[in-house]
Amino acid sequence: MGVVNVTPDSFYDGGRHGRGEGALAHARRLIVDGADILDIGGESTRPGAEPVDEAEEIARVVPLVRAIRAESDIAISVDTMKPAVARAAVEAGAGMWNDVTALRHAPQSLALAADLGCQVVLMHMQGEPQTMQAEPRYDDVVEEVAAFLADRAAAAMAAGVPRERIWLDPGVGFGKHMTRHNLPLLGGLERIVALGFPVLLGASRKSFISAVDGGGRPAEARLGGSIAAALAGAAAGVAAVRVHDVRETVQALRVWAAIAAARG
Ligand code: HH2
Repeated sequence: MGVVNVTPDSFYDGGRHGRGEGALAHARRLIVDGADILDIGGESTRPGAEPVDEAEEIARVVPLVRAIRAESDIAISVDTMKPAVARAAVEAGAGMWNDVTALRHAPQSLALAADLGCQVVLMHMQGEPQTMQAEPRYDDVVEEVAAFLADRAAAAMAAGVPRERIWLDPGVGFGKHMTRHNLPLLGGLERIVALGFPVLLGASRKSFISAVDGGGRPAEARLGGSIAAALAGAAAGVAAVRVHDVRETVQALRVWAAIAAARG
């Protein structure tokens, strides 16, 4: 899954690709590079990011979804917590709603996800984006994330979302201490995969990579760690990795898979 942010303030690619032609050119590039899904986001979830109003988020996301759909049948995901944005994006051609709040942001989210008939990604987050990194706490991060995701999947199914449309995501970096929580979670992905849903992993260029690599590495200098995390995800059986660097990640996954196949 390749990330296409149409935001001025995302932690890595904010403002990098612009909105109109620039964002479309980036989407085209990710398709050529081997993405199977494009994840389009119009609001940053990084701690301290400015909230975006619904109309503005729709204006950022929908024209791009429509433009991609007009020229490609690639799977399109919309990264939003707002039901109105998800609805508009699905009407424009998206087939997946990626919600970092696991359909908890609005009371109508669960029912809408069932109505839209799209895939849904339910992600774990402790707290709210604005404050989630202040003081995250867990007794057993893997078990708590697994229990939360099982509970949200049950809520989605009770609301009418068929089991086969549900994906789960452990939410690396969302209300997790850089190393004390993110690393055990990445080491315990099999437990999340064992819940029986496809798992999406988003570790690309996140700050835990810098913490492991001596600190002070900006997002631009975290590609190697991002690929290491993607390979750890693949080894644990995740179904997709959400990444900024599609070409490099596809190459790493292909080589890793080829070596695994050669081992027999
Ligand atoms: N991470 C980000 C955003 N959306 N969605 C899922 N399902 N999983 C993730 O790990 C995830 C996500 C953060 O990355 P990015 O979109 O690059 O940054 P920002 O939120 O600043 O736009």
